[in-house]
Amino acid sequence: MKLITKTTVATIALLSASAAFAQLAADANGDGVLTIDEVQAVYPDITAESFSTMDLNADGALDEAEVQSAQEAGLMPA
Ligand SMILES: [Ca+2]
Ligand SMILES: [Ca+2]
Repeated sequence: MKLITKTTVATIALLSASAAFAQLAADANGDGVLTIDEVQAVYPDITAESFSTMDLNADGALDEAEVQSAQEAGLMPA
């Protein structure tokens, strides 16, 4: 029963995960921004070119606002 309960809790957590949670999951080193390596680890289809398009301030990393814009523009899966 304990195992079933844990699995149920984990499933509920996954189902209620927000876009922000997905971003954190991609943030492998936990610094709050996504590098192209971190993005491609989760979304292999995203190219350097589309990463540059998403990197609005061209600092080489995607912050929360840039990720949100990319998702709203359909450049990154939400
Ligand atoms: Ca990071
Ligand atoms: Ca940026």
